[in-house]
Amino acid sequence: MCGIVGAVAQRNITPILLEGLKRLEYRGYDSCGVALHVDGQLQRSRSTSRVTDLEQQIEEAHLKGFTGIAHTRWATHGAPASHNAHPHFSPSADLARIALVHNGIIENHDELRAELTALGYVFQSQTDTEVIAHLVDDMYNGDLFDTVQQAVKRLTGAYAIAVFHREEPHRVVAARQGSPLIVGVGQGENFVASDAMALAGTTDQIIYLEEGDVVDLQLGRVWIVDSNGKPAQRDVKTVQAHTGAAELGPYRHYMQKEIFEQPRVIGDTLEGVTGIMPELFGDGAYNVFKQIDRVLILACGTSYYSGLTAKYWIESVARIPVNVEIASEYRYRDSVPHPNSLVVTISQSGETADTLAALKHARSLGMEHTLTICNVATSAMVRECKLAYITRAGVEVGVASTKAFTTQLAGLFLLTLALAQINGRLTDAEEAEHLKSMRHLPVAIASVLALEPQIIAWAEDFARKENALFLGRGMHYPIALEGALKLKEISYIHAEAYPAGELKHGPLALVTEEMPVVTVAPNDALIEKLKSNMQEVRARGGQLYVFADVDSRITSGEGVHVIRLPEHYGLLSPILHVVSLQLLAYHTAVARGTDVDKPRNLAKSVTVE
Ligand code: HGA
Repeated sequence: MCGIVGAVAQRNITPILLEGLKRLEYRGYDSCGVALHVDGQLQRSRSTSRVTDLEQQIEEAHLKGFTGIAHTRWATHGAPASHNAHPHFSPSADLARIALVHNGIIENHDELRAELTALGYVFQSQTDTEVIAHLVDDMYNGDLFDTVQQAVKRLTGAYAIAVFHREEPHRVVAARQGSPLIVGVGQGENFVASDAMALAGTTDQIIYLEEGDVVDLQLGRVWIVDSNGKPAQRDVKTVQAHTGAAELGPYRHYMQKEIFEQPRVIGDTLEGVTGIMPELFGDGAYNVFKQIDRVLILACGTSYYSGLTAKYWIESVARIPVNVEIASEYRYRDSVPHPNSLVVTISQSGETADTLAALKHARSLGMEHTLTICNVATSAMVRECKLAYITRAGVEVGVASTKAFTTQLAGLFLLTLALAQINGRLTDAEEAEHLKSMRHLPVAIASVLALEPQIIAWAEDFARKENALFLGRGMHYPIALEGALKLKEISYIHAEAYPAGELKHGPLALVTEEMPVVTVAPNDALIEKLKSNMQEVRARGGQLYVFADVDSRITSGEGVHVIRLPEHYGLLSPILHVVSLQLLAYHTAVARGTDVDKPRNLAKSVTVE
């Protein structure tokens, strides 16, 4: 999603701004831009292509400056076109006094647009962002910091903004409400960014701004006020942000690399887990787990499916009722709160706007026991929750999540066992057995990865299809959902997933000889039921593509294609089966020639509502 980088320095900052944008590129964007203070004027360069294209434009124009802001945009309001790309100028491109970048959504933009148009402002874009630029220009009182504090009071919605003024050449003012923003403190120079990663290599001294903060960045000064305009002391933390997106190595795409990293990152995530204990989730977890009698999981997209899988685990192993809610629905739903709930948020980035808002909503309803399963230790989600389990998937570059999902599942399985233990439902022998299975996961995943050549052969067939059905039962139903989502996201094939028993209640009408039906068929208690559902498909001519495992007793034949996973993995089987579906989606997308790591219309780290 959108990225912001800004700087005030005594050296040319274009390399810092461009490097920052490159570090944020993997999140997905549709246009990018830079604005600089150059010899008393504001200069800008924007592109609907890649950051490298922007870099070339800047080089050709010999653009250099000591103060500036930069942005990668993922359009929410207005098409991904260069006139909508940030930075936005006010009052106009020719008379630019204000340059501004924004992440988020301004909900009262229509009202403000009408007001500013009546004042004579002529809008150059369809974005909600441009209203902020004109608002700041209109309200400007000679002091940008003071003006921004007043201007943000007029905004409804979510924003992280960075802005500078032609008449104040050594100053950038930034503010946040509902979208992440950090300050990088340098020596005689200061920076702002939407993520500490953007400043890796420039400074590791990071301040995490809080909701409602407005910050004044000058050469030797960082001054922050809170939402009430009171001076705010914020800690400066030393953050070892990753120094950039990982190397691709021998892989064709980051997604492929990340699929193949799963044995290692699952091992990393479980490293140091020598026994099951509540403290794996943070200090005080024992007391929290003792007080709760139900679990509420809040998440979006792929993380939602890891939550659905956890429901099967927690209810059957720990015997605690679990409700899994799509965060964007929950935050606006009139739900019945249970104060004794453990509220579990799941998010790769820890900045997912919907999940953060759902967490705040749950808290506002009196649910104070909060835990997050998250891949970024410094994220807002980790800061906002009492307890946390940090997965160690490393930087995930591919927009379609793979290793973040399986490491979330590993964390959620540990949570299941910890809750079972507290509930008196985990004997020492069972604990030892589960730990042994978890430690074997890296080897077991590697044996699924070895099936890649067979999956590639299937992908050739899939690449010619426009629709697919995915079936699973029990805890593999969420895995079927995740498999369908992966295929949709990167190959653009329309895919739906159903619990196999639901087929006859509707979706069977879709089954013809043209319909591939992917079936997740582990050898578990539901295998015989699943085989009946498969017969229902075959009887209508549907083509079955079955991921079975040892002893499933499903054999290839007319219209039935079988790939057999080498082991049956009991409760942890979803973690293995999803890997085969990730590979199927990946190779189908490759065969269709799509932009696998940056699928159309999608972005990583969904920081807008
Ligand atoms: N609403 C703004 C910014 C969008 C955004 O933050 N995306 O991640 C726009 O559409 O330009």
